[in-house]
Amino acid sequence: MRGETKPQVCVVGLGYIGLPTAAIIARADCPVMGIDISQHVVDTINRGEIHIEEVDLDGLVRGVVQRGLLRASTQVAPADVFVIAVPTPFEKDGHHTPDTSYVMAAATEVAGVLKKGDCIILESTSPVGTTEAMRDLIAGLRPDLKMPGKTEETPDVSIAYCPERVLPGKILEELTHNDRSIGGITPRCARKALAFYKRFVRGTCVTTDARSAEMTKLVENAYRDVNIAFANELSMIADHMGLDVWEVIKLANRHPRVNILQPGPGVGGHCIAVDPWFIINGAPEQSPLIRTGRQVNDAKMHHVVAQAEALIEAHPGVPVACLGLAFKANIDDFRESPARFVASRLAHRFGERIAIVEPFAGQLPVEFSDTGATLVDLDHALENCGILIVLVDHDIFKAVPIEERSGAIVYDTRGIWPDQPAIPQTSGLRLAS
Ligand code: SAJ
Repeated sequence: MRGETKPQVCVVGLGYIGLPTAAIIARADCPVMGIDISQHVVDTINRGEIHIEEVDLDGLVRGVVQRGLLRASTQVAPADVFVIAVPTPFEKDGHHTPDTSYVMAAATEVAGVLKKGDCIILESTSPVGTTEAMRDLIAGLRPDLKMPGKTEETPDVSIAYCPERVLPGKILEELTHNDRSIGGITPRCARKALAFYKRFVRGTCVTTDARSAEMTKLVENAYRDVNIAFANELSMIADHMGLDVWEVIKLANRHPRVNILQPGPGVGGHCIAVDPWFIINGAPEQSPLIRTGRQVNDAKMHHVVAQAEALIEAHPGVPVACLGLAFKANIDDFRESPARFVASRLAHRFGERIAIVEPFAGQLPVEFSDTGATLVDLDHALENCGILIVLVDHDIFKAVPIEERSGAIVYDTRGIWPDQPAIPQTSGLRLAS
């Protein structure tokens, strides 16, 4: 619209979601102030640089910082639209209880600068009811403002929940093109938030209520977790029966209504391995399938450790390479990574026999200190290690030709080398997954 005033936006939390979101909003010509508690993150962004690895993000951030559209600060500043994208981890109680304290801390900061007409949007994956709890917190801090759902009159501010759905490695593309659910505390709040997302989202934006939007996000990730659990359970059944799980899945998926996902060393990342617990926590008696899916995926990590240990013990003295630490292919994110879990267990047990290949790591994570395990490059591993344990399906691993690995004993937890000769039966192991 000609002459239209762009809203000033404040994005709280400049992590894997917040920073790309801030940059995309800025690209739509809205001035953005990004907020992070880390001075290092703030300084990095203000130099036009980035602190995370994500396809094309460096160029985008550089461009919007140079154009003066994105600035970072540790202090929340007044704005027209506030987007909260902070972590929602577990409490440290060992019961997978969601910890919404970062959301509430961000909301408290926002409350301090809030004015009539502002819109607050929560993007953090959150238990059902969090957006309303956030509204109640702000209502307590700002009794001068009429809150949505708390007044018969037109409220002074709008509050909505709008989860992200982006896949690491494709964040910028998916932020722009994925459909979005926009859940308002009231329909008016949803309409206000919709108008904002329309500025930079090309996918369809569907409005709903805040609780449904919160649950939708959790359901999406629980759905994927349960489906991966099915594949992982199949892989453990196949190991028991001496079957090649990849072959079975490939054949079954030829059925027009069957689409089994891929087994791996377990499920990692900070979303799929976490979010299902938010549902279980909210309805423990009603969620046995979702709970079991989580347990199966966690059990797969221990299954892989046991299989790898048996293989290594069956070949005394043979050097071992673990390929990959990331939680999935082609990213530098090692959080909640099953590959990292397996590799560190093997490093603690077998010490200097273990070499780790991880092209996205500059050094080994802290739990590898004092184990004797070393970080090596792929060539070194292929030339020196008689046992290769594939834990991540990075493209660089997939590209290793058969000639460079045919002499090795391979435990391929990702099924990236279908042409690899089977492990000799003398090892007593059946490693189909
Ligand atoms: N995995 C398998 N087998 C598969 C697919 C995945 O073992 O067939 C493993 C991966 O190796 C990884 C884990 O699952 O360890 C999760 O990877 P992912 O690619 O399935 O998902 P994330 O965690 O990168 O992103 C998910 C996505 N959610 C869904 O696909 C429903 C993404 O769209 C969400 O935005 C993201 O969670 C999030 O932020 O919640």
